[in-house]
Amino acid sequence: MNFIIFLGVVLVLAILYMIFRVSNLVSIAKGGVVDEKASSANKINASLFIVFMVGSLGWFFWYSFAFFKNYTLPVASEHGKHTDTLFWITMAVTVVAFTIISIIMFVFIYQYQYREGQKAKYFPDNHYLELAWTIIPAIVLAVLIFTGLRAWNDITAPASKEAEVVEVIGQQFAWTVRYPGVKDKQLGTVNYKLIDNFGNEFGLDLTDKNSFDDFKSLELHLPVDKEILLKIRAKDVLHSVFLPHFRVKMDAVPGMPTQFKFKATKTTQQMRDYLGNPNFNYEMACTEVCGRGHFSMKMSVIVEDEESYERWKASQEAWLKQNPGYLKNVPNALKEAAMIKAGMQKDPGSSVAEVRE
Ligand SMILES: [Cu+2]
Repeated sequence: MNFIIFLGVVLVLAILYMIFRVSNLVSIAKGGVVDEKASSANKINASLFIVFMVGSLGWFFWYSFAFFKNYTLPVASEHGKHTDTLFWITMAVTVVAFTIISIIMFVFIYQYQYREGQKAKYFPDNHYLELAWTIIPAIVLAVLIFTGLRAWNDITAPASKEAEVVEVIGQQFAWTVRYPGVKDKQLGTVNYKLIDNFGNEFGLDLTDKNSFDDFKSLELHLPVDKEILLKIRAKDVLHSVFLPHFRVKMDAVPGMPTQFKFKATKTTQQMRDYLGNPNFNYEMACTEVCGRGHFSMKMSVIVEDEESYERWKASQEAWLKQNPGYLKNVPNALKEAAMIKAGMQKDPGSSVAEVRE
């Protein structure tokens, strides 16, 4: 069906082209000669191209410099400095090429406008010119691509064992964050088939003992100067994790977990002092248009020193403690361990110790 529609469109275009050709030929056959004299409109149009070039290039450079602060955020991550450098090198190369090509195109339009008696020069080819405009862009592009690829490989490489693992889940229209918990420091297994409407928004598999102390957070807390591994997934459509100050940007794809490894270099307080803005907060946004509520996918990000980060983690309640109804999904043999790990019941071992003291 699609092919037939496509064929129809092509045929209609072909017919229109034929009609245009025929009417052109008819007018020539009738003796109506194509305008021989260059009209004054020719010159005006050529001059307008120059006005357009000066105006739009002027505008482009003016807003790029005048609003520089509005679109460049201070960087607060280790790899961010490197990707920023790559970004500005790419920007410099493309802006120089863009400016030169734009000027040449518009000046040529002006220079080679129709003039009576002027004949176009026949210029078959020039090997040096062709070699130059093939080899130079090829080298520049290869350098840009390979340095970018190296940065990419570094970001997506496996994290070290000491890395702080945090799971970020995108859904229409909110982020959910899961921490591995302070007791085992391991994220529990999840299975999308276990996601339900009553509370198991992660699809937490409670037969895995690592899941007992996992906790959910409504803010993204991160330690400073420590490797962080974001494990990213999506529950419905494509989302994209965006932490602009850390130069972190990674798609959240349903059915395909992604990750991003980075190190924050400035705490929230340090950034507040740096910006002179006591109300500043880092934020995580969604940068993939994911539906009507896309704009509202915002989460506060708090970067703190390791000590207060650990204190915050220890103060959080396990998901299982907040959703005790799910204890029934824990295998009987693990129930007691689960309750201890989730902080629902005191560790009998430790209470004995307390009594002894
Ligand atoms: Cu989204």
